[in-house]
Amino acid sequence: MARNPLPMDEIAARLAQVPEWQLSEDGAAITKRFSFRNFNAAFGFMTRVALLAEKMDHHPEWRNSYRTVDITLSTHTADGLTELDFDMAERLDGYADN
Ligand code: H2B
Repeated sequence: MARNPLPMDEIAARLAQVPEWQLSEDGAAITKRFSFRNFNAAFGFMTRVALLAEKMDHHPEWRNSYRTVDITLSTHTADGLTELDFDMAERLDGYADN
C-alpha cells in the first residue's frame, strides 16, 4: 500500500528515478531545493504543489525564500518514505520544468 514504509533497496531504486532529490541522514525523508527566476514563479509553483497535495492527501514540508523553495517529503503516518513521497517528487520535478 502507498503508506507502507519502503525497504532500503526500494528507496535506492526510486531515488535513482529522481536523482536531484537527496536522502536525509536518517533515511526517513527526501529533500530538494527548487530555484526559480523570481518570486512570482516560485509562488506559482507552490500554488500548484498545494493543489496537488490536497488531491493526493499528502503534504510537503517546505520553506520559501524569495525565488527558492526547499521541499522535504516524508510520510508522517509511516514514519518514513513511501511510494507517495516518490510519486510526489516526480510530479514536482515535472511542475518545475515548465
Ligand atoms: N502528508 C504527509 N506528508 N504525511 C502524512 O502522513 C500525511 C500527510 N497524512 N497528509 C495525511 C495528510 C493524514 O493526516 C490524513 C488524515 O490522511
